Amino acid sequence: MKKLTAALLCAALLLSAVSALAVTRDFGKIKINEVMASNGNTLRDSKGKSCDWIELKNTSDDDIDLSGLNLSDGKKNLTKFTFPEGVVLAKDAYMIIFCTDYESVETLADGTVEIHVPFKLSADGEKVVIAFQDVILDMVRFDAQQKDVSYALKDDGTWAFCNTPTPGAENKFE
Ligand SMILES: [Ca+2]
Ligand SMILES: [Ca+2]
Repeated sequence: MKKLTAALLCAALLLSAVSALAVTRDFGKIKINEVMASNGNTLRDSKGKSCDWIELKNTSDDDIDLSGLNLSDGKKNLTKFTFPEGVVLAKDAYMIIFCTDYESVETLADGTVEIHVPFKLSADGEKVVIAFQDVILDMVRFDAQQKDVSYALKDDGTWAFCNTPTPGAENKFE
């Protein structure tokens, strides 16, 4: 009986180790990848609205549990939005955050999660900041944006305006 208990305990420990490996909270691997502060016809939310949007990318080899990560449009108030429990960004995947005037995290009929955060991005230029508690993990500052032109991260690590926005996909410059 003791042996069985020990075996079960081992199995339980192993399982928790495996799930810990599969989903981490390595927030440093979450990067701001593309930003659009003046969205005309590029992208609509599930209600048909063309909101400002932020694209995040998980650059890690593991799925990342985003709960507790903060997202904001400036350094003064880092906690304008905090990811709730249950939002996971798969490894190497992208996530679109709609910037509006209300907060919602909604699972759509197709199973994707649509997130609205309660701040907008200024087309005159602003910042996007991700932080854990009061530690800034990634930040981008953008200048005035033209309608339907995004600001996107290039392979060489620099940012540039982009005439071919790619919400939810790898950035492309033509
Ligand atoms: Ca703003
Ligand atoms: Ca993109």
